[in-house]
Amino acid sequence: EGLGPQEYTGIKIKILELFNQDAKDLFNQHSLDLNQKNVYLVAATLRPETMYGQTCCFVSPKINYGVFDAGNNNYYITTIRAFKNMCYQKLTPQRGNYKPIFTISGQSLIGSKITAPLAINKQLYILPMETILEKKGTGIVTCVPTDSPDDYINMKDLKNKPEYYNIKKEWASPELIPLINTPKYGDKCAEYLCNFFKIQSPKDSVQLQKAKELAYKEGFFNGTMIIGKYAGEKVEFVKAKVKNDIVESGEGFVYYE
Ligand code: A2H
Repeated sequence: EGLGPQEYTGIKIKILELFNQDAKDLFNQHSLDLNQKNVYLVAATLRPETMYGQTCCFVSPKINYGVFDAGNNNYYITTIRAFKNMCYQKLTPQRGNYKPIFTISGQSLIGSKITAPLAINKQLYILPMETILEKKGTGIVTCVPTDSPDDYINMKDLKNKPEYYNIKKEWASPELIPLINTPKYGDKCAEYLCNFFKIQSPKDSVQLQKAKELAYKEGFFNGTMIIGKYAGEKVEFVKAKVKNDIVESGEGFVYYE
């Protein structure tokens, strides 16, 4: 990690329908009707150009998230720490105000139906990721299993052990859509590298770190988009364009930490 501030793209992932009864009760108590108000999970990403391939959104079952008024009938779910950061970057209604309307456990958000900007798969689910760090980004990670080794291996684990995670297998079974072709690792770079390093579980952090570095370098410097508006162009040049598209459409914003 560098010395300067890290730039993230915050991706607004809309909640369509809650699954868990505790979550439904909490939303009701606070008059947060999903038919009338836009409630978004905000995922922090370094790879906006991969958003076409989102297959779910991960929360940590161990984190308590804040639900915040973001103005204009919009509500954000993030860690309190992240919303505090945003409030000093003119991304929220009031500087210095980062008090949540209420807090909600990641656990009770699991199974909710969502829709994510640019995603080819239209209806996705919120799923658990135990390795999410509370002190990084928004504490919410959008899942792109073709290009992120962490996402690939977590998704695979969820699919293999739905009973253990207390989820429905179908939630973790969306189609994998190739987005980026790389000369070295093909068009599902994360799968290739997880196999190459024999990564078995989301907890294989040493091997995952190696896979992530290679995936990032190869994808960024040698990758070519094979989907979306910029198909045929080099990832190196597409990244900023997709980021700007997301910001201009209001489906996300840039923030620093
Ligand atoms: B990235 P950095 Cl396709 N805990 O987005 C764990 N991981 C987190 C996180 C948290 N609290 N917040 C964000 N992240 C993930 C896409 C992606 C990402 C791809 C490939 C690699 C990749 C889709 N997931 O990250 O430590 C988010 O996943 C490789 C590291 O600040 C975010 O970008 O560098 C990245 O890690 C931020 O990690």
